[in-house]
Amino acid sequence: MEICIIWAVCLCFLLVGDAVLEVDQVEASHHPYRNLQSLSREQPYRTAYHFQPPKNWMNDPNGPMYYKGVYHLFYQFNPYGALWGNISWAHSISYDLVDWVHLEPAINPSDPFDINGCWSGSTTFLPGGKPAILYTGIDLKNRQVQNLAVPKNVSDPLLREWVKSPHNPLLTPIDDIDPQNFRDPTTAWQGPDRVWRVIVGSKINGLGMAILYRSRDFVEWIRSENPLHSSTKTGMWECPDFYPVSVNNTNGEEKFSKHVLKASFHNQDHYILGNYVPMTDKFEVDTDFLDEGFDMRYDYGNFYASKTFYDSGKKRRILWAWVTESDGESDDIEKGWSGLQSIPRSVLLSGTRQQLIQWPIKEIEKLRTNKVSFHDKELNDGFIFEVSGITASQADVEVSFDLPNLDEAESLDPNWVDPQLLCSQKGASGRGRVGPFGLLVLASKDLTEQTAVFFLIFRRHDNYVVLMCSDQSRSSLREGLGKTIYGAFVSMDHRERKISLRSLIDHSIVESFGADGRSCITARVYPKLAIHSESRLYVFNNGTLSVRISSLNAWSMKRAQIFPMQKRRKQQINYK
Ligand code: DQQ
Repeated sequence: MEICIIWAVCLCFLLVGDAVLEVDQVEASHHPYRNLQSLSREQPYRTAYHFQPPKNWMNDPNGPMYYKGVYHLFYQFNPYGALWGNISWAHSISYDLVDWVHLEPAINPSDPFDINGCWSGSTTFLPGGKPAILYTGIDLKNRQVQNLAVPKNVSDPLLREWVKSPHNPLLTPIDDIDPQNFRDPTTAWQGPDRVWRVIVGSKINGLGMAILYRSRDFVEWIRSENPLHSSTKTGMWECPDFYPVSVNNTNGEEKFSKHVLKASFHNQDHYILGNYVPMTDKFEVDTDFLDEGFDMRYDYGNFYASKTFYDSGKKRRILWAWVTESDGESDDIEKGWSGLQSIPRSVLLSGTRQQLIQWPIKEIEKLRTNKVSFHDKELNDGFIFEVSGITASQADVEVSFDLPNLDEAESLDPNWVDPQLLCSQKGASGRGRVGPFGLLVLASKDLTEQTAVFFLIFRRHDNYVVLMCSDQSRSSLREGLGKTIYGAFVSMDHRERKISLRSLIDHSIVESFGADGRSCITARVYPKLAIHSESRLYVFNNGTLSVRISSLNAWSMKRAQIFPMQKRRKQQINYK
């Protein structure tokens, strides 16, 4: 019966794509899917609705894009093992960013300009809508160079075959550029003069920077005298990203838009906002990276090397990131895999125009099933109750809390400026006035294992300060795992009297969105007891002031469908 259902789904999938997919050449196979199902029983940490390849190592998302009705995700992949190495561009496609078909890698190391690895990069649509990949190749001499690849057949919506340019390498590390610190080209953009611009991450004389290049034909690139931006405080910038954003979904084509510059460093993705003048390529920043009091990050947990793309179909900007394992290398070898992609998030500028707002894409809600709801429930001091009736290891939880009178909140010591440290010092089980209150996820029945996602609220002058924490310190009875406690401040107006929390729980990942996506924290956890049906979900309040749940909605999440694809009939792709 189960097999029949799987085949029916496969068939529907292919029929839906029939009009565009040249179905005579591609065919889904149910065999590896069945293997994955049984794998998940043996492997409690494999996720059900986060993107993962069938096995092996994965890191950065590369050049996601929407082309002829199909979403493409490329990613850094080791075809031969569960640790980083042999890096190629793996390729998967989807119609909804939820269910995926794994294709053959788009680019493999093969030529003198990339023989030692095909590292991160981006896609750009050239005039006429033809996609192009710019990526970093590690050449024969182990230098980082920038290369171009284009589809062999642009009328194939799946873009299965890519051809490397005969002009490669297009950009080489000459003059003052360090050959080991020159990588990850962004999506290129055209100025009003029709000249292309692209930035590449680098570090020169200790300054992290985005080197700017210009080109008329996308092949010959000239380095601009000045970088787009640089910083003394960051070190090397990996995977820069630069894009317009606005309060509504219009790709910045709106009066009140800004530009986002993101750089990956210190294992975190930091961003700044500013005004970009395309004619002069001046980027005037509102605040700079790591400016005091302005440490703006997409996510204050485990979230790195992210990349956005503009979804022209739904007119929105979507963000993906690599979420690393926090177990050991030997665990990854034993599991046979390492690395997840975050749930794709839509990105908007906040109404205040001072930060970004992120929210899981709507499509993910199609996996919701088995809803459980509560309304108007008072959480008194020390109160904890279980949300039963859902699969707590694979769930989507949204809760909205009514706040008490904040005049009585603990006042914030002016020295408490580091949210992560504050979360570690306060903890979920410590007592406070307003909070800690929130969720205990992936918890065992006896609560010896629990990941606490919670808020603590302090008073400062006439305002208040909201702290959001994700405490992994008790997430597993196993030793030797990374159990860092994460923390972030949440920007709120003093008139607000409600705060929301959404957590996407998926076996070994918890992605949490505070105050409708103003602050986000992603964590990886590996519980020993709280797995599968032994996993539980609780709501708690350890503050002396009572907090009210105005509404709580929780759903079990269905498993996303993953289809490997045969290249030709009866010839199965061999995942080594
Ligand atoms: N990962 C890639 C690099 C990039 C780094 C190599 C970031 O291109 O700088 O796999 O995680």
